[in-house]
Amino acid sequence: MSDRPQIFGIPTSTFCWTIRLVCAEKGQAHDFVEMIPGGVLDGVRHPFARVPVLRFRGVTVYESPAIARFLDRELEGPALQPRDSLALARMDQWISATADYLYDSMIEGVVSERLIAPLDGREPDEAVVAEQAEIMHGQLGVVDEMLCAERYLAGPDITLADLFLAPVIYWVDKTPEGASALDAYPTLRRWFRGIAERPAFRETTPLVTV
Ligand SMILES: N[C@@H](CCC(=O)N[C@@H](CS)C(=O)NCC(=O)O)C(=O)O
Repeated sequence: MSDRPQIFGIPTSTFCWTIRLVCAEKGQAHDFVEMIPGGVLDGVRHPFARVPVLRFRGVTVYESPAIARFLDRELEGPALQPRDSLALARMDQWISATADYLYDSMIEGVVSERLIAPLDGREPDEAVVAEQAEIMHGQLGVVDEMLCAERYLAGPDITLADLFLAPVIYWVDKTPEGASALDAYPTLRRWFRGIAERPAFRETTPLVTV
């Protein structure tokens, strides 16, 4: 049995990337095992047909916020969750908002239509792009405002919240709508540049081009 965290998933998934980032920020090696959503590999499966799934020390855990918190507590390395109650609430707030709202407009909406549809031999649905880009713009404005007050989403230190949002921003920046929206928010751009320059981010950036 491997003593390193094994992350089962797909390289383009922002949720999988977040879990890889957690390991890398803690300075711990992990194994990434490619498994499509709904797949079963080496006895590992996600009961709701999603990825990622973590296998570590003989147990499996699914749902990326649960995996991220578990690994942060179990692995040696810098803490990625604040001790202060309000900062912890802010971290959870941004994880939730990223997974429930920002992911929907940016990844399911803009990225899916602009970058994934052509790979599937499909024209982007311009109405969906326009609608989701407008929602995205408003959401990025909220993030930018937050980052004008604090260095990171939950305060002065990097936390899991930043590791959930940064992969979403990476992909949306690759679309014309995302890039121009980000250009309108210099503080958010600066935050993203700072995360993108961290060794953990560079080491885990997916080797896929879309
Ligand atoms: N709530 C899940 C969401 C994971 C998720 O949606 N993963 C995507 C890949 S980024 C997936 O498995 N999609 C397959 C599908 O929607 O059928 C988590 O936080 O782990």
